[in-house]
Amino acid sequence: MNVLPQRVEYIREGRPGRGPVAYWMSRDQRSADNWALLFAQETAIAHTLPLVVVFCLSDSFPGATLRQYGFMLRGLEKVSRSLGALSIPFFLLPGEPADTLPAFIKGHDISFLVADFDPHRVKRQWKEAVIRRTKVPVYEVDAHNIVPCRAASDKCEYGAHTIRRKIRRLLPVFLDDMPVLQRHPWTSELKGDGVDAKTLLDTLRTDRSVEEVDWLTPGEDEAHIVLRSFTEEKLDRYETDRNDPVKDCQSNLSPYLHFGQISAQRVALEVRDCPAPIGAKDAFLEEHIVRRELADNYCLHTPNYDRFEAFPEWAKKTLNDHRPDRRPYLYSLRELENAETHDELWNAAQTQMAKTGKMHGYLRMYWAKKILEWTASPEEAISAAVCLNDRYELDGRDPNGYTGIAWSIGGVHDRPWGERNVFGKIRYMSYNGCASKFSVKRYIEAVRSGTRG
Ligand code: FAD
Ligand code: FO1
Repeated sequence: MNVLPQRVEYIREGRPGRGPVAYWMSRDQRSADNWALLFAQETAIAHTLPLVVVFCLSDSFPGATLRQYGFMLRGLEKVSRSLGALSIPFFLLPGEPADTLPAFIKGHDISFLVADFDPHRVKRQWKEAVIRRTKVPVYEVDAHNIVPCRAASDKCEYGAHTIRRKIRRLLPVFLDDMPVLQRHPWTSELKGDGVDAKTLLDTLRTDRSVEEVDWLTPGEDEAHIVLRSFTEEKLDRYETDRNDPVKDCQSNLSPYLHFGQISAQRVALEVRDCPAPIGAKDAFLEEHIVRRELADNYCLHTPNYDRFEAFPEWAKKTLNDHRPDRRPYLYSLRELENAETHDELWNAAQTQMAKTGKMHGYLRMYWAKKILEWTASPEEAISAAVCLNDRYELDGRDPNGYTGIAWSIGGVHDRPWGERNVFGKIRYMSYNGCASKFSVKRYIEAVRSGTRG
């Protein structure tokens, strides 16, 4: 077995069918470096069975618009082709998984179902609904994290400093190279569906008011090109420049990581083995491994991860104490969405997200914290931040986002700071604080001129 047993959860015993093994692709939408797909292939080979991949296309994924469906479906079109070339038929089932997948499993007498790990609330509901309606054995494989989320920790971690030592201890076990997906030796008469992204997008019932972006091309190959250009041209400046939105030193990998079009493990291996300075590599791997896996840990162990109730006790108390505080400004969701506040920096960050689908990481903290300051309650702030983040960010609808918002507004994974109006002891960020770190004027100009901020 190439797939470490610690990556695999045996979700439900059952009665195997006599047909192919099916990998229900969802979070990890790629053919290479995909532990769930590799495990499905190993299971199929061990039982001399064909292998198929199935993707359920829901047109109502919360917060998703034409922008994100475009990025996803154009990536899936390429995945279906690369799988077909390996005698692994790809099936795309339009509709809700509970309505389509059980019939597919029954119709093809699927022997084993392999799903990928995802702590997103909607994805857990999908999985539960499908498992209730089938009888086959079901496995879940964490193909998204380097140290599998369930192996890293069995509880909600207090912060980066607590999960970091657990991840560091386990990295030598998990951060290893990944086997290559083979041409599948056992085939059947099943041919699979060709994915025509354009036709699917033309007919998809989704919010078409948020347009696709063209500065980033979706797909596995393009993700590797972006990774290569990051390690060669930006990584050496990452430690010093990553928080300067004018220097544009981030990797731009998050949309690819969100849709699973590239393996986080592959990114970590390439960064670890490239010739950049060790300080820069460590700074990137801290975000890419520790912060990202901390977000999955938070969402896995905190079902209400996007609600006030999930905040730490100290944070809830201080925010409650300051509910009566007069807000210096109050903006509606519409005014925030249209970047119609008094703050030119915040407006530029909102505009960058709305126009390009990717706000600079440093400004996401400032952006969310100002929403706490300018709305009537923390609950309204969370709702507005999640709504806008999921609607416009290419990498939205992701544990990283819910955790980033919970950190900014609710002090999750943070500590109490000096008490002040509205925020209480939640860490505060100010315009002047930003201006002391980078040229606000140049950032605003870069966003206005449409260059990547
Ligand atoms: P890089 O700096 O190149 O980082 C590389 C990778 O490391 C990222 O792709 C991401 O996977 C991981 N990473 C970096 N910073 C963080 C972080 N703070 N938390 C978790 N993982 C991190 N990230 C999303 O993927 N989707 C979101 O919707 C999202 N919303 C956010 C909202 C707020 C309010 C905050 C404070 C942060 C949010 N983040 C989100 C985290 C972070 O800002 C983005 O992951 C990062 O800016 C993505 O750009 P990049 O890949 O170019 O970053
Ligand atoms: N996953 C699916 O299995 N089917 C979908 O139709 C689907 C749509 C979708 C749209 C936008 C988006 O950001 C994510 C979407 N996902 C879908 C889920 C995605 O694959 C990720 O698993 C989660 O968003 C991350 O936890």
